[in-house]
Amino acid sequence: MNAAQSPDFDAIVVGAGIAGLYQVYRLREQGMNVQGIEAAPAVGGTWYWNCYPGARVDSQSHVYQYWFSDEMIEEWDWGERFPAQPETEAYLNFFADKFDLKKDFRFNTRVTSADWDETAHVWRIGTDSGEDLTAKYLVTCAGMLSVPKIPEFPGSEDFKGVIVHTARYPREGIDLAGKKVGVIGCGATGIQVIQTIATEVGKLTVFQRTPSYGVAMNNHALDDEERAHWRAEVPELRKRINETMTGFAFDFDNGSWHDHTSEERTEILDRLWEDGSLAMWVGSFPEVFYDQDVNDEMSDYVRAKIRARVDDPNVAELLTPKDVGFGTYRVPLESNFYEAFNRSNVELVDLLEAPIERLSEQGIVLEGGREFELDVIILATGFDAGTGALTQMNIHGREGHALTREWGEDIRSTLGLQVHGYPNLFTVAGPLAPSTAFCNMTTCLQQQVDWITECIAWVETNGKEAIEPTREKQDAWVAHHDEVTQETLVVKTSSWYTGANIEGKPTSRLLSYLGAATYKEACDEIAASGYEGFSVS
Ligand code: NA7
Repeated sequence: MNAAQSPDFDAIVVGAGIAGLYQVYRLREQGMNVQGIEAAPAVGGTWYWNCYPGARVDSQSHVYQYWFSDEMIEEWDWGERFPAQPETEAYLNFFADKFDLKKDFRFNTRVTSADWDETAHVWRIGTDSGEDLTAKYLVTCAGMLSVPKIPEFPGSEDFKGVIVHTARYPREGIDLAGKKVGVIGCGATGIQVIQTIATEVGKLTVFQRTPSYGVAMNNHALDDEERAHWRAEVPELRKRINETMTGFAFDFDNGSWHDHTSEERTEILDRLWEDGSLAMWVGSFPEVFYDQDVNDEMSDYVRAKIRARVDDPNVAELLTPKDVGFGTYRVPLESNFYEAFNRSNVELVDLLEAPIERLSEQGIVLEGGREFELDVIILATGFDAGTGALTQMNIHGREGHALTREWGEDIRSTLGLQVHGYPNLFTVAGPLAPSTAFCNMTTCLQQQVDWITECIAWVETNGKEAIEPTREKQDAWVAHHDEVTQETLVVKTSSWYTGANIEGKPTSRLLSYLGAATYKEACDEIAASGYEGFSVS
């Protein structure tokens, strides 16, 4: 293509999950010629890939949805308070079908390169099907948890059984009945797998390094009455989710921890515990993130809940987090996870005592030589979060900017939405924004897609070619991010929240704790100012 030719598309959107589908819808609604590209054979994103046993949303269905269409809200009946993966995947298919979005996607296609053409002012997108596509705008909606972390255990090739990562679980399932199954990892995913398969398998061996602070999920089927209740709440919910710290309908509504007597605090915590949602964490007291003493007390409260549910005191101790604070890494919701360890067919193995040394033909061998015979190994070992999908995409901006190299050294972004040096690239759920995971995802993803849509409309209306943040604007955002993050207790815990789960990844910048509402204000202010701090050509 030379400078005089039009690009193939106005915009290319990568990913057909919650964000990608909505982004294609919004840009198409604006009259743009949009092409979606999706590595999977179908829509769903996270909810396509994560079809492991027990996969479920930790957000209530009444906030885990699209808000732009009253018709959709009327027509879709959520079945549960916390929907399981098949229901969420079906919801995304319902959205895609209702607005005929699938025809705008190339499925089974992975973006392998993206190069900014400085002469033609377009992105050149290479795919694994050998295509070379051009577009004025590139919007990545490739997921903040889409690149599985697969540990390289020595001897993996020797193992004669089945080994699978949860995010690549076969769609047709695996027959686990009566089998000897090992699960590695006790984060949000491992917990869901373990509690689901414990009753089905012959023998379940759980390999745990760091225990989680599981909060008991209060899930139930919704009936027409409850659905009607939530539908009536929609006008309020639409507003409310954009006013809270984490995009849920609840916030730190209990005031300060220090405003209450000890009895009152216990009452509040008991009430939150009964609610069985993430309100126990991001709807409790703000000090849980900032004040070590408060965090210690809240940690003790949850530790006591865990210990009370596990029969064997030694196992209970292993399952109880000790030197990390409640809420300083992802709090998972669970259903009978702790009770699974009271079953005679479930064994907990403490990898802190002896780590995995290698895989053998039969199973897993720990340092010191203890061997576990297994038919199936399920890796619930997490993801290269926030940056993984983007650093694998081989993105090159103007004048030699290479995202993989730059983010390999230091993760920098403006609002998590644009990166200096990469004109017309928009990164939904990119690092340094609440949408990197510290948010009810549907809230933050829709907010970002809406912002991008308006930004692109503004560039077009003003007859411009390209937009990108200035270096100064980006430096200011990064500095602000660092300031907010360093004040939290989150930096004290090594987890995927800090990037510490991936060897060699810079660990200071990933999730933003600015709060979804404050973040939205910052985004809106920039738009209202005519994109001050952005260079527009
Ligand atoms: P997480 O939260 O990163 O959990 C991964 C777990 O796997 C965690 O317990 C890790 O222990 C463990 N792990 C990772 N690598 C190893 C090795 N090599 N050996 C032993 N154990 C290991 O991922 P999830 O998929 O559970 O959750 C990710 C998000 O998806 C979740 O928060 C939701 O938002 C959806 P470690 O902590 O490193 O000691």
